[in-house]
Amino acid sequence: MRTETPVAVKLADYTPYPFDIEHVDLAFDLDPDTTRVTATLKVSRKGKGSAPLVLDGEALKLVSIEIDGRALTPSDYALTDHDLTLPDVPDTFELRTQVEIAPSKNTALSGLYMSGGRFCSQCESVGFRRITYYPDRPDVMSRYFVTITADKAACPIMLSNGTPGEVTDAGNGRHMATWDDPHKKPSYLFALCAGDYDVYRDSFTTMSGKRIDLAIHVDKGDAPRAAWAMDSLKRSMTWDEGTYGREYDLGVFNIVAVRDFNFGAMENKGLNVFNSAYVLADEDSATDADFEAIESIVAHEYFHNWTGNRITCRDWFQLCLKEGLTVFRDQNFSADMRSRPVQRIKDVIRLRARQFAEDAGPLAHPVRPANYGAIDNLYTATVYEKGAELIGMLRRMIGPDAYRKGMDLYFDRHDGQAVTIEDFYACFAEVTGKDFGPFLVWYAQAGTPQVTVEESWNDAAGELTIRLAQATPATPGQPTKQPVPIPLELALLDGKGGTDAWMTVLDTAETTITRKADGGRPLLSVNRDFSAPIRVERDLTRDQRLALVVAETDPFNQWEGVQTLVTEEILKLSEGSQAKPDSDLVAAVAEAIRNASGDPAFAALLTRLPEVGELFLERTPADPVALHSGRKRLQAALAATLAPTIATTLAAPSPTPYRPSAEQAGVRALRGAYIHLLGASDDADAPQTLLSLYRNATNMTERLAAMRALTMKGPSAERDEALADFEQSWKHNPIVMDKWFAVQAGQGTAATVAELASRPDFDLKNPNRVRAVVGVFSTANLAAFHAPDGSGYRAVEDIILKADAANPALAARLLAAFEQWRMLEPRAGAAAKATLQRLQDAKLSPNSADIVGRALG
Ligand code: B3K
Ligand code: ZN
Repeated sequence: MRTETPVAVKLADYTPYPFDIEHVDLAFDLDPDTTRVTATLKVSRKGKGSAPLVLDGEALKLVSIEIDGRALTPSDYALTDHDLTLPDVPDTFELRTQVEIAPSKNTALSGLYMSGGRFCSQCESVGFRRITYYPDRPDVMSRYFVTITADKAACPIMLSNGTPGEVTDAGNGRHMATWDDPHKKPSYLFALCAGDYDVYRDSFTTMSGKRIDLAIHVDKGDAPRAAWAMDSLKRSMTWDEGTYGREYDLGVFNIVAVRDFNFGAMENKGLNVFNSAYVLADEDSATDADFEAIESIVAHEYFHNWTGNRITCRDWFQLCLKEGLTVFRDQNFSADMRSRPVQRIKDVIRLRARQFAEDAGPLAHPVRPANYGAIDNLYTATVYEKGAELIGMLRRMIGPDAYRKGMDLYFDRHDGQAVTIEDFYACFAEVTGKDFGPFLVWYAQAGTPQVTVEESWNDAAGELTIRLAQATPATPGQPTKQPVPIPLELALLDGKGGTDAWMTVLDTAETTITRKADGGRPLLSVNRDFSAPIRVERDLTRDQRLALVVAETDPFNQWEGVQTLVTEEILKLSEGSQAKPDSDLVAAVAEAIRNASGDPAFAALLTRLPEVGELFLERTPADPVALHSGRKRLQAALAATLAPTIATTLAAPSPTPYRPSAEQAGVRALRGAYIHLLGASDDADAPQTLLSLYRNATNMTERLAAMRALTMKGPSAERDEALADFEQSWKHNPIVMDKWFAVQAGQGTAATVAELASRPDFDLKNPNRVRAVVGVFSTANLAAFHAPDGSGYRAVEDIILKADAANPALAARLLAAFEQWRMLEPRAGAAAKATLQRLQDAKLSPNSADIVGRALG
């Protein structure tokens, strides 16, 4: 049976909800198989009219319904599998519904479900309708009062949003908790968690002197591993007070870690729920990258309290209003906690790898789309990462002071409201007197603008003329594009450290700038600090690029210069126009790395070669197998040239005692980068060296790096020994075992995926495990995933189909890996297309059908 692509919801169709829900009283009688939810809503009609009351509801069993105490009969309402309509209601009334739900059967992980024997909820975007009948849309904001009754032994702890009341006895071995949230909120921010947890507690005193009780709820025995998350939370609270003047607004802040979760974490009011992978960490079980991710995600969810919760989105089209802004905030928090240039480079790597790819394929969409098929599929790199870049450009154009003033006005003016991107920019228009109309084109137009840069030097006048032209390629549904305002940070470099830097906003299709330079022809540095999310095209020779890297004074562009050089080199190697890596180029890159050793985190980034997926954007049709091989050859050459440096660096001990500080992490990052290069090196002793690094590692960062490097080399006794040892040591810890699965999926073939998926500990119902295998294979092992014989696609097809039946949001996300199929060389492209067509003919969920339908276009 063929599944139909879901019908699009359109931004232009927005109409306000015709009723206010002033108050919601929710009573939960918790049981894994039959939970009863009683909802009492105080409803009043907005203005005059006779609109029916329409409530969303899905997978609910309606038990009873009454208005103002009068029971309704089926003739009083209309019930479908997705809503409940009351055609004839008074202007003001109290509606009470009782429904039954089955948390233990909820494998979609949306609504109320069970994870590790505990109750847990996830409502964004549309999970609340799987808990009770309600107008499940973000512009309906209400006061919530929650009662939870549960078995005392199974659920000693019962949590929801807001402020807790007393826990009282409810008879029959059950007890009852109440939670009162004084802040109005949309239904997507509702949360309930109940079960038996270990709790890591602390407190925080806000800038106005209020004491907040903080608690992180984790699996039994895991409490010590929540210390870093707690530390990150307190630093986030301090940072938001200092940087944005935002204070926390409840007496308690709870975090609950759950093993089965569809994404990273969720910002429910006063009760953040986290994928346990982003809470638990210690030096034995977590890498520096894990510590960094925890710090950033804890901050992100906490920052949502103001950007998302106090002020929320009018509708889901405005998702970037909270997500782009909150990502921008968390990126700046991380930059302040660590190194700003390193953070910028990492943010750009992520943006390019995921968002530029999205923009270049069939799933391209604007930061604020005009329509969508399945809301779950809107949580994309474009909405998040490009959305953050847009806020960064805003701040760059108006300056930090005006940005802060605009944000203050936004918080003042819209607190407690559900608003739009226009409302947000109106605040900045008011404080600056500027018109942001042209800038809003960035929100409506998909695609990555390309800026072509041409220079000409007039020696007599001592002037450099710079011609800048912008063009955005067509994307699905948007054949023609308008110019957008692009803030470009530029500089003329004299090669002796002298820098004449300025910013130009390129707001037309073309512009020409003339700039004086004393002392001869300068070098031109463009899009410094990656001031705009664009692709820059410059016709420079290799030697001109090398000179630019040497003269560069902006750390981002120094790194970028090296990336451009190595990208061109990999392309030449993979296309066969060059047989071996150019030794001058390799020597120059090695020199840059050695020179940067004073900032090891930065030096580590200089060793990085662009991923195969990023290279797709440079040449179509793309041949992943050839690109992978070209990339490996360059890596091996770099490893050979750097061999003495690598040996000396790795012979020194890793810093002890372990601290997750940016400084130590930087040292380990460079050590890890060298370990990685050993994985690519042709040195016959490398496996032995790597195995001993694995055995002697004093922390997970280096242990994992050594194991990964061993798997890069293909089958060997050393590899097998490391894998077996790791499994033996960590088989009891699923978060760590996810790494073991991911390392193998990231290097092996289709057969590796089949082998991993057939293991008893491969749990299709656990998103982390499925992503560790299928997600990693399809996004980080592109030569194998896009194997020309289609074996990579076949390896994931069946798993995705099975996952889709249980958890559509998970499957749809995995399917997005097919988005680049049109860029592929003909054999892989044909195999990918055939796979997508087979999937389209299968009975897919609406979420997955949306992705497959758009991918096929
Ligand atoms: N707001 C959540 C994401 C919810 C995804 C729903 N499909 C996490 C975050 O961005 O903070
Ligand atoms: Zn978010």
